[in-house]
Amino acid sequence: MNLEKFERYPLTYSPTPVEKLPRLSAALGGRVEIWAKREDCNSGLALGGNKLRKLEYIVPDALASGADTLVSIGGVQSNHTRLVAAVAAKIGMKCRLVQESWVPHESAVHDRVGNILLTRLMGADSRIVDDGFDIGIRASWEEAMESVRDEGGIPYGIPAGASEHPYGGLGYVGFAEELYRQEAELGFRFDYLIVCVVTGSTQAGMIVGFAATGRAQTVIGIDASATVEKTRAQVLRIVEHTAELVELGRQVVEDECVIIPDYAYPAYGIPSKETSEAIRLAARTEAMITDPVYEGKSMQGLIGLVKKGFFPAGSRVLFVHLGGAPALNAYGDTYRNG
Ligand code: 5PA
Repeated sequence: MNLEKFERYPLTYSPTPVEKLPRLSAALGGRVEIWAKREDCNSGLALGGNKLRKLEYIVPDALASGADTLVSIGGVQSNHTRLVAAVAAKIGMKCRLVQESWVPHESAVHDRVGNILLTRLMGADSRIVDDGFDIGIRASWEEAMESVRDEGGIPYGIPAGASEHPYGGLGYVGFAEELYRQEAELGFRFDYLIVCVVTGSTQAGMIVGFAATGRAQTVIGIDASATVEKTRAQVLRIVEHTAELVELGRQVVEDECVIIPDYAYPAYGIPSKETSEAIRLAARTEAMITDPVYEGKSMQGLIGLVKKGFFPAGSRVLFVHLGGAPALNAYGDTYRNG
């Protein structure tokens, strides 16, 4: 495998911390040891998160392209667009964002707080449109590219979650190598990893990274899109393409891409009662803050799988925390009583 041939523009602290979660493990019966890898604490840029690892491999291409404006897309409370805005500010480019109405919201402040607040503070030109949730390439994104050109700018496009970008999967290939080194220090290997999946390139990168040592199947994706077949197809496509890019030297088979659809209900961006219970439990046992859109769902998945005996007794399970806490601000009504 050859990841080194790709240029990387550092945006993150590395390695990210790995820590034991003893009170959460005990609260879940103590049969399984739960740990976390804190991708949510991976950078000083705009509160960090998984998107920065992906953007590290995209920035060199953006700089080389001669563009002056990064263009991207997400929901109103997108973490991804927050971090594209952060990167644009950091490298001195302009930023044009399309923020779609991915989540039907009751809250009067959802377009004023959290991610979109930070995005605006960093100077991005953020435009809210009515289109609903979809992880693919969108007409509104192409229109945003066009609008930058019309104004005489040179756009550089980054699709939703950076996932359909040709280099979108590279960021999380290196995650595997980083964890191997941490495991060598700890003196054991994790039996399973839990990771939230929506647009797919986080898990896809990990699958390629771990496939080199036959561990891809231990990466358990918890779907939060509630359109799991689209997400699964996108993960498989990114895996295939990224494996070729880094010269993995073999095809990754479908069985190596594990995605569990059971916890995304009732819809993308809407927490179930169980999602909210999971968010409270992680907060009350470990002060680990998870959000109702992404990490609360993967935390719910972790808890659900422990409860149903999915992990053999004595397993060490690593919850990969990908960030996303700023969106909680848009759910102030839901959590007004804790
Ligand atoms: C996101 C994504 P992937 O999209 O790479 O599958 O990652 C899922 C994910 N956790 C998990 C957090 C905190 C995330 O932000 N967020 C998107 C966004 O627009 O923010 C791409 C959907």
